[in-house]
Amino acid sequence: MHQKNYTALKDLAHREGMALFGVADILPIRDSFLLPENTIKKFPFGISLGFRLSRSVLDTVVDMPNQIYYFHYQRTNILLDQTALKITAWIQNQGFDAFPIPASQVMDWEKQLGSVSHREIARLAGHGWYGRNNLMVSPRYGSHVRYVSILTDAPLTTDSAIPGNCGTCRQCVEICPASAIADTGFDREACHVQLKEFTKIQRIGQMICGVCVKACTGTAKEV
Ligand code: B12
Repeated sequence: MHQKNYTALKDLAHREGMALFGVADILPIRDSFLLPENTIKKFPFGISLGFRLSRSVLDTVVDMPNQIYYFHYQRTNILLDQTALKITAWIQNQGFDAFPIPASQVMDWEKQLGSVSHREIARLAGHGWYGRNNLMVSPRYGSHVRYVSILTDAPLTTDSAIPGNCGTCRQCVEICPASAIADTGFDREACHVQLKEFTKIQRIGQMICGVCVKACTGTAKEV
């Protein structure tokens, strides 16, 4: 049953255009969720889906976000949210419960927090590691991936975090327009200030950047 559900959901995710599918045991991180207690305790698993961004769209990002990237970012969020709904529908049709977490919803504006960390669920689902750029790095696709998560109680096989790190790669370090990336750590505040500045670019108005996303390519070019 666990493996059968896993395979059916993985097939569904791939049919909907997702590049990455995995299941995380979320018990160790449930305390960090900004959700009602009763909701949190229902769900032992987190399904993590990843959509691979278009390399050619990212190529248009040079040193700041642009309209092309902005639309791609928005449409990717919509696809991620819709796919999370389809996964939710499938799970509920099997008689189990599911709770889709929006791709890009902020719950606590002051602290800039979503209700759950898609990155942490992605990491526990085996999709990659935290890179120097503070993003999830997939060995195959680098940071060219946006994620969404679905909490569930459906019986599922779980994946495990994979070991890995950026090694000697520093592609994102020099290129960051905020100089927020260093070997000593990631400067969230500098990134945040720069992204606020970028919102003043005409007809973007959203805190996006894309420069360190583009820089981190993974190995997909060679395969
Ligand atoms: C609010 C938010 C922002 C805010 C603040 C970010 C922040 N505080 O980190 C702002 C507007 C600044 C922002 C900027 C960006 N964001 Co943003 N953001 C979010 C959002 C909605 C919530 C983040 C959140 O709740 N953080 C709370 C903390 C607790 O979770 P966390 O940030 O994942 O923190 C964990 C990591 O920091 C981790 N960690 C970090 N480094 C290390 C190192 C080690 C060794 C370990 C063990 C752990 C660790 O530990 C924390 C606890 O679990 C998420 C979506 C989501 N719900 O996850 C997207 C999200 C994180 N953003 C994303 C992206 C891509 C961006 C931007 C590139 C913008 C863009 N699209 O162009 C920039 C880049 C910033 C950067 N390089 O870090 C993606 C990341 C995808 C990826 N491949 O990793 C996400 C997951 C959205 C998505 N659906 O894919 N973002």
